[in-house]
Amino acid sequence: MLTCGELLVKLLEDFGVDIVFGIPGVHTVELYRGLPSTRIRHITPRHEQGAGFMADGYARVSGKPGVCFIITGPGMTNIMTAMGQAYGDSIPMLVISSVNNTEQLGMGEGRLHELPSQRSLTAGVTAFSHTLMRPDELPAVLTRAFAIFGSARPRPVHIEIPINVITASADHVNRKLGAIPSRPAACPAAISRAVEVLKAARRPLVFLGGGASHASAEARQLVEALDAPTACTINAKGILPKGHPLSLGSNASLRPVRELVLASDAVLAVGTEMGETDYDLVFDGNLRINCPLIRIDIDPEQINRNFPSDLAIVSDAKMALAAILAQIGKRDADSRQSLGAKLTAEVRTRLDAEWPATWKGQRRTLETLQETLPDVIIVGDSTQPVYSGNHLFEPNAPRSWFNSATGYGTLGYGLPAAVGAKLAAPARPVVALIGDGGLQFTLPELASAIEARAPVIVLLWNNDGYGEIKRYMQERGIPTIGVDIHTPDLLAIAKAFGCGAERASSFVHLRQLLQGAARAERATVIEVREDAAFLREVP
Ligand SMILES: Cc1ncc(C[n+]2csc(CCOP(=O)(O)OP(=O)(O)O)c2C)c(N)n1
Ligand SMILES: [Mg+2]
Repeated sequence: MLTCGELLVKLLEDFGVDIVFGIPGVHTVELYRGLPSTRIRHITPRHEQGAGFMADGYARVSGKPGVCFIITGPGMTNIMTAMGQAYGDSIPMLVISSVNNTEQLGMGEGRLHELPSQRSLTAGVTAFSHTLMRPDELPAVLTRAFAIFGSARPRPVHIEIPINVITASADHVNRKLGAIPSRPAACPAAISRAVEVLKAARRPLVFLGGGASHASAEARQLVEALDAPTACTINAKGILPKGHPLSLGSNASLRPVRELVLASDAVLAVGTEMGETDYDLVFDGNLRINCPLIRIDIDPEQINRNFPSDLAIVSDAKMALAAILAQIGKRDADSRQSLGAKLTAEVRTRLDAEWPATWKGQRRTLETLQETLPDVIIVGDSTQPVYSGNHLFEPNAPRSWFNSATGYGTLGYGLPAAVGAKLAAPARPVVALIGDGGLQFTLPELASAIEARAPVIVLLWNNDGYGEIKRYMQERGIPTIGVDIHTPDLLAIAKAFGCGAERASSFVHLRQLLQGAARAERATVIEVREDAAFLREVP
């Protein structure tokens, strides 16, 4: 007999799944019976939140959904935070869990792992949640999930399988999977209208979001054709190559960019929700757009949120950009004398003059990282050099700088998400940039990194506490309660987990440590202390 659990892993393999992140329990063991007869690798985290964050990091780097196997009840409540982060940042994630037997659902009998309703728990952080009532539903429900991952706004999907269904026979099931739909292309009339507006504009400006990260070639050609200063969200970093003359960085919350937006006569926003953590980081609500706003988004529900558009084009970003590009032609560069590049350079000069002095050491740290490991993927948590890097850092490629300071904004993301990223791109160096507070949220995932042979580099920014929150309290005259936390010897702990562990004493030393860690076969923790003299000596 082939069980439903065995059929599930076969179908996942058919959909191209190669890794599953999970912690088994008595309710889910049947999901594991068929695993050895597939090519799917199982990675075991130390907490379900770690499974979700790993799946997220894997998805961001590979572009494929991260898949998790999770037990009923506590497993699901544990993974909810990671699902919230993935939901906030539109990351594809498939969470497959067990649930109690069909005849027990909703009965409140106090069964093992029982919740009144798991599905209502996950409803707020998923595209959909489905209870599999019969093995026959499996091909259709999986097709529905992968259709969302492939051709809609990606979001987590939750499928819960009652224990009596996981173990039931699936011998009779028709295994035909539906086709993954093509991605939606833009309506030609809307494209023509966009071309008209953009051609007439003398000072166009472009916003790019994570939804355009698979369209970097088209995005770059279009902003160059338009000669348009371009601001990327944090999840869009790298779409324009480092140092591009039209790149405003990720600074749409800051005054120089806001003033440029006000002086623009057309704004094109592509694959961006125009949300608070990218456009209103200081929470003063001040970004104003006083000209026609064209938005391109795959999600019709999203396309008018935050900033209502004058022209709303529902489309895959790559297809819409290519369609506009085909009609726009190169602008007359001579008559404009590269106005866009000039305006961009002015903004960048103003921004450079405004960066706080404390960022100098952090900037040099990030530059050292990039110079030493040009191919690096930096997976950030919510810590000081991540906040400053969100403004200062320009990665060399898309999908190479992302962090949990955006969107849902949860601590503890950096380490497990870096493990997932490393599994998706084993040949590239992967750095988890994380504070001492954030690291202690998911510290045991160092053991998972060792076990998974995922030699991530943890760059630990240590200031013995919740430094950024302390600063925030001080600025507001609030007593600094709860922020000076006891910080254990994290390097000793890392060694006990089997990791390499060193403290950097200079930038030259940091470079040597990074080179060594990039060659190492096990995970390495490199500590940089916020109070280190070499950081303060940066001119
Ligand atoms: C789950 C969660 N709890 C609390 C917070 C609030 N918070 C944001 S940053 C921060 C401090 C983090 O400390 P650390 O990781 O050491 O970074 P530092 O600010 O010291 O650089 C806290 C507590 C959060 N973002 N997420
Ligand atoms: Mg700290």
